[in-house]
Amino acid sequence: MTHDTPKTMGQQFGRRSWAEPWKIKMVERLRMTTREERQRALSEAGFNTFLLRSDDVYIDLLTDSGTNAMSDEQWAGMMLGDEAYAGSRNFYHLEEALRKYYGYKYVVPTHQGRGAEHLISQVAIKAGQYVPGNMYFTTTRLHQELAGGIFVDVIVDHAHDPDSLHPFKGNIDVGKLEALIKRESAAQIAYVSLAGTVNMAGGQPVSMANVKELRALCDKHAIKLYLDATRMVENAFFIQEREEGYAKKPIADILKEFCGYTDGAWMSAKKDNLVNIGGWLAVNDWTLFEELRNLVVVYEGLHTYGGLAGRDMEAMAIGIAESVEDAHIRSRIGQVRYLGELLTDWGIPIVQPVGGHAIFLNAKAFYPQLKQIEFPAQTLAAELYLDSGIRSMERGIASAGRDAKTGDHYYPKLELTRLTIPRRVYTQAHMDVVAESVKAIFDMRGTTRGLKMIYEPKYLRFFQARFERLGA
Ligand code: P61
Repeated sequence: MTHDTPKTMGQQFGRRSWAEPWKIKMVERLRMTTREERQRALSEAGFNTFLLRSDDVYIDLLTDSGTNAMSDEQWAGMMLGDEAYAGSRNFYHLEEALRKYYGYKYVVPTHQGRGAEHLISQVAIKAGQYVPGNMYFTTTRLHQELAGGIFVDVIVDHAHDPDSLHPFKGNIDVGKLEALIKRESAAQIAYVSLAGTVNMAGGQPVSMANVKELRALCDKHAIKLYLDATRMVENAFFIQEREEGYAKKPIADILKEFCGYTDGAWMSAKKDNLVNIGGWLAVNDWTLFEELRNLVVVYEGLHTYGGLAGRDMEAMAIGIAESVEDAHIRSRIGQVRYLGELLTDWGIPIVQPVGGHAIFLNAKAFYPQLKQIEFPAQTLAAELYLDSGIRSMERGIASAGRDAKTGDHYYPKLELTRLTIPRRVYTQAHMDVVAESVKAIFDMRGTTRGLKMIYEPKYLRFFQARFERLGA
């Protein structure tokens, strides 16, 4: 970036336009720790940021999942919980909000996203069928595999290149999908699994043109198209910003149009929907809904609460309406970009363009001296915590796990450390602290040693794995 390049989104639009459309009414105090305390905490956690106690963390960028700040109206909604076992009025509020903003006909609440993934995978996948998708997500792929499915990545190649500036790096490569259908036959495809935005690719969006094309292809072959809508509101922002014909359309309209091309969706409401817990599954087909509604009572709870309290559903219904406001989403993504622009300015390698929910540090470029099996992204997360008490998340070889058949590690092209920004929680000064800390560890990157995994759980190993420093 040159000296004259506008830095903030506000400057790009001629004014500072991403400032928050809210003010702070209540605060949660944070504990500042010493380097010695952090050293102790990190070694007790086996160099895994998932195993740190949150009391030992200063700025928590582990995830944007369930870490949102709710509004006063959502908190007021929590007092209106109808905790009836069956037919809670809050369920009907949720159903109404989902029909209005996402447009699906039938709704099954679940305790969180993976509860919904479990149900749709069990119902829609027959053992041995393929599930093509735009890059894997850990829990999504695991549920598809547990149901007997075989996940196939059909995302565009740009998604695997951290430096590609393609505006829609989340798109499915329709050619790859067609080739799979041709090779295996349409009957062998359980459904197309489309996520907007794509988490593991760096929060990268899918274009409206792409979903339209997918709809046409799926119709041609009578294949279902299901959406992971977890960060679909953020995806709508990128369509508004980058796709011709959408600049003047409200976010709410873009969201509904996009969902309209799909047969149903699952959701981790802990992200876009601005709550601390919750999820849902929504479909347009009555027969499928009947099956899902039946299965939810086995694993989650009755079909009008799905593992949630009435108050949680009320907060979600209100959060859904708040989440589609243009000013909200502009400031949410504006804050993520502010951090991204500082880091880019300082020459720090990050996934470009900056996505919706996080900055992804390119750990391979950060630590070129480390082999992938020395866990560069896990190392980076550990160094950042040691420097300043900032907690981030590994999204590289540890997260990718092993091939179920061969038992070998997957070696993903992207070896990333995610700085995930919770919604409506941290200030611009916090973002400055984060940028400065990343810069500090970048400046001493040459002397950093990697890690060795010394404990590896069977499922989703990154959550509980333990590491130690190499050559220690
Ligand atoms: C996250 F380290 N995401 O990004 P649940 N789909 C998508 C998600 O991002 C997602 C779920 C489904 C998390 C939490 C998390 O490997 C991990 O409500 C696109 O978390 O069950 C969750 O939704 C699942 C962190 C999940 C992880 C899995 O931080």
